[in-house]
Amino acid sequence: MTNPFSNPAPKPATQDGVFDDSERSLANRNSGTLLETLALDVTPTGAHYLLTHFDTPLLDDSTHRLTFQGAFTHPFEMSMDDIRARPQVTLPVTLECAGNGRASLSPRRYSMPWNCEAVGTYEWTGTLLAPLIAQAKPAKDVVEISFTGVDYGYDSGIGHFFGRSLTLAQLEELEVLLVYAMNGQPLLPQHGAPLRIVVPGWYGMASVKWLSSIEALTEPFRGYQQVNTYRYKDNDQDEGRPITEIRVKSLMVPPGVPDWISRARFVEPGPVTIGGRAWSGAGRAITRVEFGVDGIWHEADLTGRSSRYAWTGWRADWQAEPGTHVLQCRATDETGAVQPLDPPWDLSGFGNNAVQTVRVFVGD
Ligand SMILES: Nc1nc2c(c(=O)[nH]1)N[C@H]1C(S)=C(S)[C@@H](COP(=O)(O)O)O[C@H]1N2
Ligand SMILES: [Mo]
Repeated sequence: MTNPFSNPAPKPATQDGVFDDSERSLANRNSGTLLETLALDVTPTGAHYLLTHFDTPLLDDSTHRLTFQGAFTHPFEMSMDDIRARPQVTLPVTLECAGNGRASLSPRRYSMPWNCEAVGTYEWTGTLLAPLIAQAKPAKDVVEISFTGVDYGYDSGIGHFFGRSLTLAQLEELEVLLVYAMNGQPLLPQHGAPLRIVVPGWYGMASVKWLSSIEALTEPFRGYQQVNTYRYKDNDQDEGRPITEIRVKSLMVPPGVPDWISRARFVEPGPVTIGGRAWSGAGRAITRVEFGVDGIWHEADLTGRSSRYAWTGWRADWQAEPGTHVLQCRATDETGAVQPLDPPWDLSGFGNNAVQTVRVFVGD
């Protein structure tokens, strides 16, 4: 058996035309998590994925203010020092972009072409939001609270600040954090400095970065990022269903060594330990991970999670025989939800939690 890496098939011929400029610039601005860091419970600082729609605001910690406004009975304003003086909480939370996995759906929407790398786990430090909302006292007729960042831009001709909302009922269930630090250091600018929220158990779009205002609303929020996108849709006529909790999913650390361009994997024959992380939304525990070799599934061992909202480690032993193999992983959560083999259809490629497939060549 010849090693295809030392005697490779020719690279695809140089082709006419360039990648589409919009897809290229999105891909360059929004980096993915390095899959090799799936070996760790906490993603190293700087290796976590990024998704920013507009430009990264560069804000001054010493002058930044958070306002509680709108239909609050006791509206107020806080400085960053006020926020840091509140009781401090540190919580590892797995964030995943709702568009993660979009690249394997066809036809495709012009958007960030994620393969599978838009997921990561930082230890977020901040303070619980709920007591501050209680202090501001929503008026009797309040139905939702909106969260708005200072980043402004256009989507489909509509100019808007990035903003999202949660209903009062959702806020009661979710342990939303007002976050000013990550992995023991101040938030990096690209992750929302000086202040963001983290909504544990939900896809990433809810975790508004560069947060400047929290508004109590007596009507449902109509912001672009709430109503014009982040909805599961079958087709263009479908009014859609809002995207909320993360779906059950798992990934593996790419085994062996890669080929630079194709990212194909080369593994030495013999015993190999395969591992990775598995997660689900809303604090749901992972109860099972299966490791697939050429379509045959084996039980993997679970190595635990560092918080209710953080991914769970898994590992499996594999006797690598010479040849090419297809490796897969498939997680099940405590509700019995299991990853599908094929991507669930969505018009914008949202919520793709299909099993990951990694092709490896085993040889000397
Ligand atoms: N203000 C603001 N908040 C935002 C976004 C944004 O573009 N602007 N992107 C959202 C999306 S879609 C995701 S997936 C997460 C990504 O967080 P990260 O870049 O810190 O990983 O931030 C969310 N919060
Ligand atoms: Mo996202």
